Amino acid sequence: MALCCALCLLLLCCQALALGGGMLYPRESASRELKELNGIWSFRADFSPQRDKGFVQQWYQKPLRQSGPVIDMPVPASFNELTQDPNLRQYTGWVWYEKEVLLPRSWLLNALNTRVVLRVGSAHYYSIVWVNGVQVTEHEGGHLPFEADISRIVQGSPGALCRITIALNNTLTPQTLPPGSIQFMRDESNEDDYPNDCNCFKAMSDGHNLPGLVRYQVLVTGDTRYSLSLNLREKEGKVVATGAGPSGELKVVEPKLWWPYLMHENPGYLYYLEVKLSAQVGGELSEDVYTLPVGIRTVHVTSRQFLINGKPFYFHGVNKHEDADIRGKGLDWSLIVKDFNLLQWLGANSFRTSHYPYAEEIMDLCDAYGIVVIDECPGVGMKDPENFGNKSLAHHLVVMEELIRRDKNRPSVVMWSVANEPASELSPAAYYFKTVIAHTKAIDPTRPVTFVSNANYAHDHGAPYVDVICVNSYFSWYHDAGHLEVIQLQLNTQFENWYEAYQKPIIQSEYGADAIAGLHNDPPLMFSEEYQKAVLREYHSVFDKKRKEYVIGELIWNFADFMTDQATSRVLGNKKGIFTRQRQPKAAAFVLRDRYWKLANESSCLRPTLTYYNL
Ligand code: GCB
Repeated sequence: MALCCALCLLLLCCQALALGGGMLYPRESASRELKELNGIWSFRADFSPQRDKGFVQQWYQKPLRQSGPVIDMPVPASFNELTQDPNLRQYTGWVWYEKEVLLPRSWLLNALNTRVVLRVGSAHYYSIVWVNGVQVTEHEGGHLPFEADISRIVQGSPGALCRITIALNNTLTPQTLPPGSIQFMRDESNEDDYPNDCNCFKAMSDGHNLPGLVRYQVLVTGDTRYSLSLNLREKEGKVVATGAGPSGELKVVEPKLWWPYLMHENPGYLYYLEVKLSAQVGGELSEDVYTLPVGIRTVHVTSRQFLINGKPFYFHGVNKHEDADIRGKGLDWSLIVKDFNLLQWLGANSFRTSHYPYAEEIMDLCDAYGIVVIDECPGVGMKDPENFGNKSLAHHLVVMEELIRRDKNRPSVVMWSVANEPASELSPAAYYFKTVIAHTKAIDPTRPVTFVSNANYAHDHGAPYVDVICVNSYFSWYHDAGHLEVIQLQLNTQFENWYEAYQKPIIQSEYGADAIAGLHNDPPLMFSEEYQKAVLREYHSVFDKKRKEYVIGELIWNFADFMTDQATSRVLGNKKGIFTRQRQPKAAAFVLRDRYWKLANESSCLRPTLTYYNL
């Protein structure tokens, strides 16, 4: 069950010279300027019965305030979380955002061959974008960036004021990713029922290369008469390898490898690949510079191990959500830094981006701190046969392309997850996952691919195609509620069944129990902090046996409590966090912290670092 009806926008305006057309994260350089558009936007939800008033009246043609009342809405944030209006919290349909932006005069002079690109970091779910009343792009799918070259519009306008209007629809259908449906609560009979590119760089060193060999490919749109030069710099700026031309190999002598947190005394080592493009434009030399952080590392999967730089890696980490009080989903630097501090405190070396791609700013810190990521697309809630049809499949392939285009250069990303808990025992799932996984591997042959299953091992039609088996189970919670004594037996059987059937390494990708912070009961009863601790301990005793064989990781559900749709099993959201939604530890956090540091101690030689953090 994922958070739904959430919206988040991260907007950036990026000016670049000749190089462009791709989806590179906007970074400032000598040739690129950036204007962040975050802050207060004007907002209106279209409450008309068909949600079509905005289109009929063409709200994008003039300032939004002129077609009716507007309210202030922060970006990035989830509009559902912020007002006292219950109708807005439940709202499904088109909402309208608008911001008027003043652009610097130099951006408007097209004599300088300046490109002005409008980029949306994430907008959930379907967006149509206008600039000064002219439609510039539309995009399907949340969480992933899209952009539009708006040079001609802003450079042709008389003033420097640029009005950006975005109509956004959060409606989910059986063919969207995630899929969804709208239920109209009109049943009077049942009293128990309540409302309820320049695709740009690839710089990686895969297992078939010697570490230290960075293969790159730069795609340039526009004129073909240009020259490209590349410098690979180490942290302090010293050039360690150079290249020229749109593709090639950079050889780094004695490379400093990218290592996960707690696996090396200097985790997350990044080089900086500086790409310089020069071209003659209108008789003048034009230059564009872009610098991409890159890491050098390898990833390999065997039938029992997950190897990073040739060494066995054990995932001891968490599942997260982009969620917090007040803001809901949406980039929040204080929250991000707090979460990374908590991950480090916990001794967590990894997380899964359950159940959608996370903000690029979060991924940047994973690269820099050495936090290993299983990068998941929004394939969550695929429970009905109609979620496996051709339309869904075609869209799923596009989403994987967009995700890989965005995150392919990140050393922290070691595996793609194409879905969470789909109904993979349905027969159409076989062709569906075979196709999605083959497509993912064709675009990125350097990383393993998985999806997260809670299906019966014997009937899982997707499992034959994955590299690593990821299994979720909630013994003594959703099954045999309250019976802690079943956990060891059932978990042991779970692992043995899956391994025997597929001979692939296994990650326990979710396990856990809800606990209301401050609720105590001994002996442990469900929803108490003691029960959550007890569930964890029972699971851990089986992990400890099986990690000597083929279990390669354990990811707790969940890092922190998070908001959900209303349901009888939810108490103001999901309470399986080991931290509260306000990021305070429950008793289980200390159990996990003890364990993760012990695991890190066992597998590394990093005693000095560990002493600092030890309990
Ligand atoms: C699951 C889902 C996750 C839910 C969790 C729960 O299996 O993958 O999205 O939040 O269970 O707590 O119900």
